[in-house]
Amino acid sequence: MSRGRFITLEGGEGVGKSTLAKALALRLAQAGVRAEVTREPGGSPMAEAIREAVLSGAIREHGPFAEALMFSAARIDHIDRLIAPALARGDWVICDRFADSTRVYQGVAGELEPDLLRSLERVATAGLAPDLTLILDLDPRKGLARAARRSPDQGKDRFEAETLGFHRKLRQGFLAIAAAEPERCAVLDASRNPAALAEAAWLTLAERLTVPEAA
Ligand code: Z5A
Repeated sequence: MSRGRFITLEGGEGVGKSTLAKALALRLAQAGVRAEVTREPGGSPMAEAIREAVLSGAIREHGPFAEALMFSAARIDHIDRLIAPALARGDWVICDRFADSTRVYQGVAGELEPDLLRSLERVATAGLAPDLTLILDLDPRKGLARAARRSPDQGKDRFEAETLGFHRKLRQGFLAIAAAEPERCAVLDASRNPAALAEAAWLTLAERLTVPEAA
Protein backbone atom coordinates (compact mmCIF):
# COMPACT_ATOMS: atom_id res chain seq x y z
CA MET A 1 0.00 0.00 0.00
CA SER A 2 1.39 3.42 -0.87
CA ARG A 3 1.82 6.13 1.73
CA GLY A 4 -0.91 8.78 1.89
CA ARG A 5 -0.28 12.43 1.05
CA PHE A 6 0.31 15.07 3.67
CA ILE A 7 -1.25 18.49 2.97
CA THR A 8 -0.90 21.47 5.30
CA LEU A 9 -2.89 24.71 5.30
CA GLU A 10 -1.18 27.83 6.58
CA GLY A 11 -1.81 31.55 6.92
CA GLY A 12 -2.82 34.21 9.44
CA GLU A 13 -5.92 34.37 11.62
CA GLY A 14 -9.34 33.74 10.08
CA VAL A 15 -8.05 33.17 6.54
CA GLY A 16 -10.41 30.19 6.14
CA LYS A 17 -8.16 27.18 6.78
CA SER A 18 -10.65 25.10 8.79
CA THR A 19 -13.42 25.78 6.26
CA LEU A 20 -11.14 24.82 3.37
CA ALA A 21 -9.85 21.67 5.13
CA LYS A 22 -13.41 20.31 5.37
CA ALA A 23 -14.19 21.20 1.74
CA LEU A 24 -11.03 19.46 0.47
CA ALA A 25 -11.72 16.34 2.55
CA LEU A 26 -15.19 16.18 0.97
CA ARG A 27 -13.78 16.51 -2.56
CA LEU A 28 -11.21 13.82 -1.80
CA ALA A 29 -13.90 11.51 -0.41
CA GLN A 30 -15.89 12.01 -3.64
CA ALA A 31 -12.74 10.96 -5.53
CA GLY A 32 -12.50 7.82 -3.36
CA VAL A 33 -9.64 9.06 -1.15
CA ARG A 34 -9.93 8.77 2.64
CA ALA A 35 -8.69 12.00 4.19
CA GLU A 36 -8.21 12.77 7.85
CA VAL A 37 -8.69 16.43 8.84
CA THR A 38 -6.67 17.58 11.82
CA ARG A 39 -5.13 20.71 13.30
CA GLU A 40 -2.18 22.13 15.17
CA PRO A 41 -1.74 22.71 17.93
CA GLY A 42 -3.94 19.69 18.65
CA GLY A 43 -5.06 16.54 16.89
CA SER A 44 -4.29 14.15 19.78
CA PRO A 45 -5.37 14.28 23.45
CA MET A 46 -2.00 15.46 24.73
CA ALA A 47 -1.59 18.01 21.96
CA GLU A 48 -5.11 19.35 22.63
CA ALA A 49 -4.16 19.82 26.30
CA ILE A 50 -1.06 21.75 25.23
CA ARG A 51 -3.24 23.82 22.87
CA GLU A 52 -5.42 24.91 25.77
CA ALA A 53 -2.40 25.91 27.85
CA VAL A 54 -0.69 27.92 25.10
CA LEU A 55 -3.78 29.65 23.67
CA SER A 56 -4.90 30.67 27.17
CA GLY A 57 -1.77 32.83 27.30
CA ALA A 58 -0.37 30.92 30.32
CA ILE A 59 3.01 30.31 28.64
CA ARG A 60 3.41 33.81 27.19
CA GLU A 61 5.36 35.19 30.16
CA HIS A 62 8.12 32.62 29.47
CA GLY A 63 8.66 34.00 25.96
CA PRO A 64 8.49 32.68 22.38
CA PHE A 65 11.06 29.92 22.92
CA ALA A 66 8.93 28.32 25.65
CA GLU A 67 5.94 28.55 23.30
CA ALA A 68 7.97 27.01 20.46
CA LEU A 69 8.89 24.11 22.78
CA MET A 70 5.23 23.59 23.67
CA PHE A 71 4.11 23.63 20.02
CA SER A 72 6.94 21.20 19.19
CA ALA A 73 6.01 18.79 22.00
CA ALA A 74 2.41 18.88 20.77
CA ARG A 75 3.65 18.20 17.22
CA ILE A 76 5.66 15.13 18.27
CA ASP A 77 2.59 13.58 19.91
CA HIS A 78 0.33 14.55 16.99
CA ILE A 79 2.69 12.97 14.44
CA ASP A 80 3.19 9.79 16.49
CA ARG A 81 -0.45 9.23 17.35
CA LEU A 82 -2.35 10.52 14.31
CA ILE A 83 -0.40 11.77 11.28
CA ALA A 84 2.19 9.02 10.78
CA PRO A 85 -0.26 6.11 11.34
CA ALA A 86 -2.80 7.67 8.94
CA LEU A 87 -0.19 8.18 6.20
CA ALA A 88 1.15 4.66 6.75
CA ARG A 89 -2.28 3.11 6.15
CA GLY A 90 -2.61 5.09 2.92
CA ASP A 91 -4.98 7.83 4.14
CA TRP A 92 -4.35 11.45 3.23
CA VAL A 93 -3.95 13.98 6.01
CA ILE A 94 -5.08 17.61 5.79
CA CYS A 95 -3.58 19.54 8.66
CA ASP A 96 -4.69 23.06 9.68
CA ARG A 97 -1.24 24.56 10.54
CA PHE A 98 2.05 22.68 10.98
CA ALA A 99 5.75 23.57 11.27
CA ASP A 100 5.49 26.70 9.07
CA SER A 101 3.36 28.26 11.82
CA THR A 102 6.21 27.83 14.31
CA ARG A 103 8.65 29.32 11.80
CA VAL A 104 6.39 32.34 11.33
CA TYR A 105 4.71 32.95 14.71
CA GLN A 106 7.68 32.13 16.94
CA GLY A 107 10.44 32.74 14.38
CA VAL A 108 9.47 35.79 12.32
CA ALA A 109 7.03 37.48 14.71
CA GLY A 110 8.64 36.14 17.91
CA GLU A 111 12.12 36.89 16.54
CA LEU A 112 13.67 33.54 17.53
CA GLU A 113 16.96 32.48 15.93
CA PRO A 114 16.27 30.68 12.60
CA ASP A 115 19.05 28.12 13.32
CA LEU A 116 17.57 27.28 16.68
CA LEU A 117 14.11 26.83 15.16
CA ARG A 118 15.46 24.70 12.31
CA SER A 119 17.06 22.31 14.83
CA LEU A 120 13.87 22.18 16.87
CA GLU A 121 11.81 21.51 13.74
CA ARG A 122 14.15 18.70 12.67
CA VAL A 123 13.78 16.99 16.03
CA ALA A 124 10.01 17.53 16.33
CA THR A 125 9.07 16.39 12.82
CA ALA A 126 11.73 13.65 12.51
CA GLY A 127 11.97 14.64 8.84
CA LEU A 128 8.24 14.53 8.08
CA ALA A 129 7.50 17.34 5.61
CA PRO A 130 4.23 18.18 3.84
CA ASP A 131 3.83 17.05 0.23
CA LEU A 132 1.91 20.27 -0.37
CA THR A 133 1.39 23.42 1.67
CA LEU A 134 -1.41 25.79 0.71
CA ILE A 135 -0.74 29.27 2.04
CA LEU A 136 -3.96 31.26 2.33
CA ASP A 137 -3.11 34.90 1.82
CA LEU A 138 -5.41 37.63 3.14
CA ASP A 139 -5.19 41.20 4.45
CA PRO A 140 -4.89 40.62 8.24
CA ARG A 141 -7.59 43.20 8.97
CA LYS A 142 -10.05 41.06 6.99
CA GLY A 143 -8.87 37.82 8.64
CA LEU A 144 -9.17 39.27 12.14
CA ALA A 145 -12.65 40.60 11.32
CA ARG A 146 -13.71 37.14 10.10
CA ALA A 147 -12.33 35.50 13.25
CA ALA A 148 -14.16 38.05 15.44
CA ARG A 149 -17.46 37.50 13.57
CA ARG A 150 -17.15 33.73 13.97
CA SER A 151 -17.03 33.82 17.77
CA PRO A 152 -18.33 37.25 18.92
CA ASP A 153 -18.98 36.05 22.50
CA GLN A 154 -15.49 34.65 23.11
CA GLY A 155 -12.56 36.82 24.06
CA LYS A 156 -9.49 36.98 21.84
CA ASP A 157 -6.94 34.20 22.29
CA ARG A 158 -3.20 34.70 22.92
CA PHE A 159 -2.38 35.46 19.27
CA GLU A 160 -5.58 37.16 18.12
CA ALA A 161 -4.91 39.77 20.82
CA GLU A 162 -1.59 40.81 19.19
CA THR A 163 -1.21 44.12 17.28
CA LEU A 164 -1.95 44.63 13.59
CA GLY A 165 1.81 45.04 13.07
CA PHE A 166 2.34 41.51 14.44
CA HIS A 167 -0.28 40.13 12.05
CA ARG A 168 1.29 41.97 9.09
CA LYS A 169 4.62 40.34 9.95
CA LEU A 170 2.90 36.95 9.92
CA ARG A 171 1.55 37.56 6.43
CA GLN A 172 5.01 38.53 5.13
CA GLY A 173 6.54 35.52 6.91
CA PHE A 174 4.21 33.04 5.19
CA LEU A 175 4.77 34.68 1.79
CA ALA A 176 8.54 34.47 2.32
CA ILE A 177 8.30 30.70 3.00
CA ALA A 178 6.24 30.27 -0.19
CA ALA A 179 8.85 32.19 -2.19
CA ALA A 180 11.72 30.14 -0.70
CA GLU A 181 10.01 26.76 -1.21
CA PRO A 182 7.89 27.00 -4.37
CA GLU A 183 7.93 23.21 -5.01
CA ARG A 184 6.19 22.55 -1.70
CA CYS A 185 4.07 25.69 -1.33
CA ALA A 186 1.31 27.39 -3.30
CA VAL A 187 -0.19 30.76 -2.36
CA LEU A 188 -3.96 31.14 -2.73
CA ASP A 189 -5.89 34.39 -2.64
CA ALA A 190 -8.11 33.84 0.42
CA SER A 191 -10.29 36.91 -0.18
CA ARG A 192 -12.51 34.79 -2.45
CA ASN A 193 -15.72 33.20 -1.18
CA PRO A 194 -15.37 29.69 0.35
CA ALA A 195 -16.58 27.86 -2.79
CA ALA A 196 -14.22 29.76 -5.11
CA LEU A 197 -11.30 29.24 -2.72
CA ALA A 198 -12.06 25.51 -2.46
CA GLU A 199 -12.16 25.22 -6.26
CA ALA A 200 -8.78 26.97 -6.61
CA ALA A 201 -7.30 24.74 -3.89
CA TRP A 202 -8.67 21.62 -5.56
CA LEU A 203 -7.13 22.61 -8.92
CA THR A 204 -3.78 23.15 -7.17
CA LEU A 205 -4.03 19.71 -5.55
CA ALA A 206 -4.81 18.07 -8.86
CA GLU A 207 -1.90 19.88 -10.49
CA ARG A 208 0.68 19.09 -7.77
CA LEU A 209 -0.41 15.67 -6.45
CA THR A 210 -1.90 12.60 -8.06
CA VAL A 211 -5.57 12.78 -7.16
CA PRO A 212 -7.54 9.80 -8.56
CA GLU A 213 -10.05 12.04 -10.41
CA ALA A 214 -7.17 13.94 -12.02
CA ALA A 215 -5.01 10.90 -12.77
N1 Z5A B 1 0.44 28.73 16.51
C1 Z5A B 1 1.74 29.12 16.75
O1 Z5A B 1 1.99 30.24 17.23
N2 Z5A B 1 2.76 28.26 16.47
C2 Z5A B 1 2.53 27.02 15.98
O2 Z5A B 1 3.49 26.27 15.75
C3 Z5A B 1 1.17 26.63 15.72
C4 Z5A B 1 0.16 27.52 16.00
C5 Z5A B 1 0.88 25.28 15.16
C6 Z5A B 1 -3.96 28.45 16.78
O3 Z5A B 1 -5.16 29.06 16.92
C7 Z5A B 1 -2.96 29.52 17.13
O4 Z5A B 1 -1.70 28.93 17.45
C8 Z5A B 1 -2.73 30.39 15.93
C9 Z5A B 1 -1.23 30.31 15.64
C10 Z5A B 1 -0.66 29.66 16.83
N3 Z5A B 1 -3.05 31.71 16.18
N4 Z5A B 1 -4.07 32.15 16.63
N5 Z5A B 1 -4.98 32.67 17.08
P1 Z5A B 1 -6.48 28.65 16.14
O5 Z5A B 1 -6.34 27.29 15.55
O6 Z5A B 1 -7.61 28.86 17.09
O7 Z5A B 1 -6.58 29.82 15.09
P2 Z5A B 1 -6.26 29.88 13.58
O8 Z5A B 1 -5.38 28.75 13.18
O9 Z5A B 1 -5.81 31.22 13.27
O10 Z5A B 1 -7.60 29.53 12.86
P3 Z5A B 1 -8.94 30.26 12.85
O11 Z5A B 1 -8.95 31.58 13.53
O12 Z5A B 1 -9.88 29.23 13.39
O13 Z5A B 1 -9.16 30.60 11.35
P4 Z5A B 1 -9.26 29.70 10.06
O14 Z5A B 1 -9.36 28.25 10.36
O15 Z5A B 1 -8.22 30.11 9.15
O16 Z5A B 1 -10.66 30.17 9.46
P5 Z5A B 1 -12.14 29.48 9.51
O17 Z5A B 1 -12.47 29.03 10.91
O18 Z5A B 1 -12.29 28.53 8.43
O19 Z5A B 1 -13.00 30.77 9.15
C11 Z5A B 1 -13.08 31.88 10.01
C12 Z5A B 1 -14.45 32.59 9.75
O20 Z5A B 1 -14.47 33.10 8.43
C13 Z5A B 1 -15.67 31.67 9.87
O21 Z5A B 1 -16.73 32.40 10.37
C14 Z5A B 1 -15.93 31.24 8.43
O22 Z5A B 1 -17.27 30.93 8.22
C15 Z5A B 1 -15.50 32.47 7.65
N6 Z5A B 1 -14.87 32.12 6.37
C16 Z5A B 1 -14.11 31.02 6.10
N7 Z5A B 1 -13.68 31.04 4.81
C17 Z5A B 1 -14.16 32.18 4.28
C18 Z5A B 1 -14.05 32.78 2.99
N8 Z5A B 1 -13.35 32.19 2.00
N9 Z5A B 1 -14.65 33.97 2.78
C19 Z5A B 1 -15.37 34.56 3.78
N10 Z5A B 1 -15.52 34.05 5.02
C20 Z5A B 1 -14.93 32.87 5.26
